[in-house]
Parts: sequence; C-alpha cells; structure tokens
Amino acid sequence: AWKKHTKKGFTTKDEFEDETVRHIETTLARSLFNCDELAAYSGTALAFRDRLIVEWNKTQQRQTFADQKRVYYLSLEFLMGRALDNAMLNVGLKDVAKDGLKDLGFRIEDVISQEHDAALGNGGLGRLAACFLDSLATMNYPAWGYALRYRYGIFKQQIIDGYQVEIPDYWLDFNPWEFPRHDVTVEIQFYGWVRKYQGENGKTKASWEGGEIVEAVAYDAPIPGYKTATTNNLRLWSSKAASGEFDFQKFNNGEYESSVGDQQRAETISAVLYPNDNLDRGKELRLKQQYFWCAASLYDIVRRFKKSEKAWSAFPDMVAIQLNDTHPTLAIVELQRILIDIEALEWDEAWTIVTNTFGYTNHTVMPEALEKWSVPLMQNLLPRHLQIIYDINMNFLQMVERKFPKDREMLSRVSIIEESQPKMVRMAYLATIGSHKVNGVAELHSDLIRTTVFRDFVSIYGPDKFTNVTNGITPRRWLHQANPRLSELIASKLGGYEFLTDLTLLNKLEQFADDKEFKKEWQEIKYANKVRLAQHIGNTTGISVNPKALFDIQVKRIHEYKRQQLNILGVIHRYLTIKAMSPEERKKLAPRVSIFGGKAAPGYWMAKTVIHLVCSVGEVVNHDKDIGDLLKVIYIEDYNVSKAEIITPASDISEHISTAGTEASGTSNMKFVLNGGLIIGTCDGANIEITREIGESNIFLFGNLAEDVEDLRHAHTYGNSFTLDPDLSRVFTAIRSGTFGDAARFNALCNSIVDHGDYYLVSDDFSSYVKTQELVDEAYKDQEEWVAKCIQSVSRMGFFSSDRCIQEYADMIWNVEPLVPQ
Ligand code: 26V
Repeated sequence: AWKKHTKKGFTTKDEFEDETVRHIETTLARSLFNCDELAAYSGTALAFRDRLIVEWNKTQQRQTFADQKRVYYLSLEFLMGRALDNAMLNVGLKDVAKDGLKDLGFRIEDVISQEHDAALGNGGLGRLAACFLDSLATMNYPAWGYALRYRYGIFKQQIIDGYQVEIPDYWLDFNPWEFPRHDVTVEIQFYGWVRKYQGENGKTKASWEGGEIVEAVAYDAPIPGYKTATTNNLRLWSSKAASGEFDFQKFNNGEYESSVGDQQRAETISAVLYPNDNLDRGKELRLKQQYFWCAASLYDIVRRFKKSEKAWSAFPDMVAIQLNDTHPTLAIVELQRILIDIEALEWDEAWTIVTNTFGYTNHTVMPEALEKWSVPLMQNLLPRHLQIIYDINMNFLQMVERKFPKDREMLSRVSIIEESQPKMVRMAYLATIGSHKVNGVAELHSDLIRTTVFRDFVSIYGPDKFTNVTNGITPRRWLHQANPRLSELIASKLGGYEFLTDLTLLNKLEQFADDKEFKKEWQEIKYANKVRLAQHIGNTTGISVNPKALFDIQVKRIHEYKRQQLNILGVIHRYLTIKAMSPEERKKLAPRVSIFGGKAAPGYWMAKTVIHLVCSVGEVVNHDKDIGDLLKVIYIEDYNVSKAEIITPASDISEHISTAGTEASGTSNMKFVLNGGLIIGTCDGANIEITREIGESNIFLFGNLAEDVEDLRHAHTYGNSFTLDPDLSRVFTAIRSGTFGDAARFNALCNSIVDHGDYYLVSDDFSSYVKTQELVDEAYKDQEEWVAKCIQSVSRMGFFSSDRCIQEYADMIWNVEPLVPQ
C-alpha cells in the first residue's frame, strides 16, 4: 500500500517548473509576485532535493540489508562548496532545469550562484575529504562521512585598506541540503572521575562517572554519486544542552540565566570551525570538539553494528574507520573504552578489534602542526581516556622493549607520553599505534614521514604498515562543473563523457596536441575563462585587467612555507626591471597579471603581513601609468571553493612554490593542470608525480631539493655571512625605502629572510625562481607550443582523479567492496 504513494520527483521541464513553483509557493510560502533569484534558487534546490531523497533512502536501505563492510571517514573538515550544480549534474537533469528556469525568467548560472558555500574546512585537507565523498558515492562504496555541524564555517575575508578583516560565516539561514534528525541523539560525557570496582570474575573494572552531559544531535546531508543511484550520507553532529531533569529544575526554580548559560556553553562546542591549519594551539574547546564528535560517531557506528547481532570479532569485517589526520584519534581510545568498560571484552581481544578497524592518514610533517594534548588537560576533561592511553602506551612500550632490549633511548623517543613540563600526549604516535595502516598523501611525503616522524615506528612494525596514497581530485567538480566548455570539447573528441568516471581516458587527447582546429578551440575556451575571471576582478576590485595578458595565479591558504612572499618579491623584481627598461625592450615583454588569493589564520601575523605587502605592491603598480598593462597585481578577496571554480580554469601559469619537503601533496596543482594551465613549482609534494606523469618539458621546476634543505638551513644559522643575491637585495632596498608605503610594516617580513635564518629558504631559491619565470615569459610567446604543452599535460592527468585514490584506499587499507544498485 505504501509503494504506490512513493514519488520519484520531476523528469520533464514542465514537471520541474511545477515542482519549483509549488515549493516556492507552499514550502517557502512566497508569492510568485516578487520571486527573486534567491527564491528561484530555493525552489530549484528543493525540487532537486526531492529527487535525491528518494535515492538516498533507497541507498541506505540497500546498505543495511547488504550486510557488508562500510567505510566511515572521520574528518573535522569537509569543504563542500555549493551543492545544487553538483546535484543537477548527478541527477542528470541540468538541461531540464536550465530550460525550466529560462521559462520562469531566470538564467541558471545566476540561480546556482545564489547558494552559500558550505565552508566547513580550512583548505586542502577539508577539500580532499569532500572530493573523497564524491568519489565514494560515484564508485558505489557504502560510506559515511562524520563531522561537526559548525554554526560558523571558515570566516569570510574582506580586504580593507590592504588588510585582511574577518567576518563570521553564518551559513545556516536557509540550507535545504541538511535534515535534522532530532530522533538521532547521543549523550556525551565530559569531566567526572573513574570508579574502580570488582567485576564478576574478581577482576578490577573501571567506570567513568559524574561530570556533565552534552547532547549530540545528528544532521544528515545527501551525497549523490555521478551517474549512479548511490546516494551516501554525511552526518554532522550539533551540540545542545542535555534536556535532563537538572536543566528543568533550574528553570523551574527561576534560575533562568544560569539555565540559559548551561545551554549556551553546550552549544559552544559545535559553534565554530577553528581557522588555523598547520598550527596546534592546544585549546580545551578544540579537544572538546574532537571528543564530542568522535564519541557521537562511534556510538552511532557501534549501534549500527550491534543491530547485525554479529560477534564482536566481526567488527573489523563490517567497519573500516579512516582518520583524516590526528584530529579524530580519540576515536581509537573511545572504541577501546566501549569494548572493555561497557561491553566487557578482555583488553587484548578489544585491542585487536580496534587496530584492525582504524587507518590513519598523515597530512603534514610541519612540527608545529603535529597535535599534542597536555596530560593535565586530558586528565580533567577525559579521565578514563587518559588511563586507557597510559595502558595502550604501557603495552606498546613492553612490546618495543622485547624487540629492542636495552634501548632506553628508543623507549623515550616512541612513548605516546612526552616527558615534558607539562607532559604531553603525542597524537600522531597514538594514531599510528592504534591503526593497521598509516599513509602519507604523496610519494615524497610518504617517504619523508617514514624517515622522520615515524622512523622508529618503521623499525618496530616493519615497513608494510606505512604506505602511500597520492591525493586526487574529483573531475566532476574540477573539470566538468568548473570548466563546462572544456569538458564538452574533450567529450566531442573522445566520443562522450566516459572520461568523467575514468580519467585515464584523457590520454586519447594526446593525438590532438598538433591539431590546428582543436588547438584554436582550446585557446578560445581558455580566453573565455580568462574574460570571466577578468570580469570578476573588475566587479570586485574595480581594476581592469587585460585578458590577453599572461595570468599568473597563486591561490591557497597564506603560509610562510607556501612562500607567497617569494612570489611577491619576484613581482617587485619584475616591476623594478620593467621600470629600468627602454621602450623597445618593453615591447618584447608579455604583459602579466599576478593574481593572489587566500586566507591567513586570524592570529598568524606574518601571513597577514604578506597579504598587506601584496596589496601595497598592487596599489603602486596598478596605478603606475608608466607600466600600464605590462604588470598588474591583484588580490582576490575571500578565496573559497566557488571562487576556485572560476579562478582555476583561467590560469596560464599557477604557482606551487613551497620550500621543498614542506607541502605534503597540494591538490590545487592538480586542478590547475587538469584545466589546461601550466605550473611553476618546486620539487615538492605531488608536483613530483605530476612531473613524472606529464613530462619534465611541460612543467617549470626550480629551486633546491628536499634533501638539501637541512644543510641550507644550517648554513643560514651557522655559516659565514651571506651575500644576498643582488636582485633580491634591490627588492629589499625598494621596500625599505618606502616604495610600497610605510616600510616599518614590512620590517619583520624582510628580516625573517635577511637576518633571522630564512627558515623557508626564500633567498636560496630566489634567483632560480626569477630565471624560471623568465623561461615562462619566453615560452608564452610561442603560443602554438604553449597550447600543445597544455593539451599534452591534460591528456596525462588521469592518475590524479580521486577515483583512483579511493580505489587504492579501498583495496589496500579498507578492504571494502562496492555495492552497485541493481
Ligand atoms: C592541523 C591543525 C592543527 C590543530 C589546529 C587546527 C588544525 C587544522 C588542520 C590541521 C591539518 C594540517 C594538515 C593539512 O592541512 N595538510 C594538507 O593536506 C592536504 C591534503 O592532503 C595536502 O594537499 C596539503 O599539502 C597539506 O598541507
């Protein structure tokens, strides 16, 4: 009887219009009379949502009955961006919507751009998680993402008078993509104490008692796959005060303020995403977030497993949990606690289950990003977990001692507890000990962690526990959605869109690298994408840039290790060089637009200074009539996923110039090359594998190698006095003489390179960088050759699909099979 009532949603243009209008009039209670673009977006989103929900429900049902292993991806960040365009693509009815919206008086692009980005992440790590969800669904893996439902995502950035200003990102006003599950709640405990008691068989048992309770409420979002009915789930936990007796009594006694205070304190846990990446500050609220999310997710996973009524030993056959960096490491401890304290398993049996369940991905070697929590802090917040950590450590150290008797140094080096003042829990060690596989995110990075942070662990566990899975990106969003015309051109040559699910098929493009007609179309598309970006720049900054100029782009979080300072110092060098040129020399130059974008962590003063220097240089250069179109310097405000979709397809060259050995992978490097841009970069992260795939002649590599970094740093600190490269010296002189405004503001930035050890080796790589940029200028003059390089590069980018990456995780780490809808 139920079945005949089930609706599948619209399929034709008329049905789409019916549904959209119905939603606007009834669901949103708006009169069509004043239907604006936002209302049109809302109605369209709701119409597509209806289509998704049907498949979402069916997928969840199918996965429940299938009785097979599922993947749970635990990440504190999912940088999803907009959902509507992706939903349209995956449902396969974008053209229907386009025609329908046109009938209703709207342009589909304007409607799509009404959506607020879901910006629950900082940068690469969060966007990687989002690409993984897309691949998991597309490849029909039964998989869930778990995260927090932050009320505020990553802040919005304004540039005011050349300085970054942060604006809160309240994104939940109207979010049609989330579904509150007020019936799915978990009570999460904090603080309290541990009670020891005699168990049934006379053994000492432990129980965590007292403290306070906060409630976790689930919010779900559908994750549709491309060209498949599989629609997975992203579950976000929101915190609220537990609606217990206590609360009520306070309220009843007239203690309204204190009762409201408790509520606010509870809601604070999921209030805001921490805006640092690569800097661990050890704040209690952050630890609360981590435990709250791990405990709620594990409760959910265990509850689902228990419904199957299988023996506990089958847990790792049904559940694979991947830890996205160390942020969810407490999940390891929490599962051990559930198994021994609540389910009454023996320690060893429980620990075998735990280690067979977890995999850990490391995303950085930067020491300041490696998480450590103070023992007293943890003792107070999570007393039972700290005990379990000590027990894990004891067992581990005993094992190490058996393997390496008498090596005391080794024991203190690998101990989970750092014997500092105060003592600290080293989360990367705990994650490694509690997982069966540890992986890095690009070959160089995986090699580096094997020989640095995890060196001892490789000799303890053997090399097989440590592996590499090179990152990837989803070609659906980063080629087809961001660059529809290029995708269409490729499809016309390849005879369809199969490359969107098997990116290696791009290799068939290579034969067209010399095809005149094809190259012309290719160039036209690049030009149109540059015009679109130039319009965005014009609209937002008021500066007009020439779309015929070479677009040189560096967009990513601002960090000293990513070396935006090297880029801007190079720009200043270019400016000074042009100023000294004769008119004849100038005529030979290719005009350039240097484009920067990215957010600085609010407390990262040096990064903010870099932004200010870029803006100050722009202020001078862009208004120098003598320079005209030869050089423009642009700062694009509030770089985010939806801006990246406009920026990425518009590059001629993009910059990936981190100090060798510091950028674990990078993923925007892949996005830019896939969109027909060349890159200038160091031998770092995935740049190395990109070079291997596309060929050395298609990339502009420069700078020192990772293996030389240590010696170079040593030389800066202990070597004899340095003579600065004369070009770089001229740049500093210009800055210090006030060419770009008050020089005092840039003192610390200049000094960090000149006097304070130049930790990121800017001066060591400067001349190599400048020379390589000259090679870029030369190469750009030969457009035939340039376009051939771009086409050849794109044709060889198949390896960098996140589908390949997920396949490797599935086979090597999770041991899961797809569940293909009939
Ligand atoms: C660390 C911390 C430390 C505590 C405070 C908040 C916070 C937030 C994020 C992180 C993670 C830092 C690691 C990271 O983001 N790694 C990036 O991962 C990308 C995906 O694998 C990779 O492409 C980038 O190269 C890498 O920097």
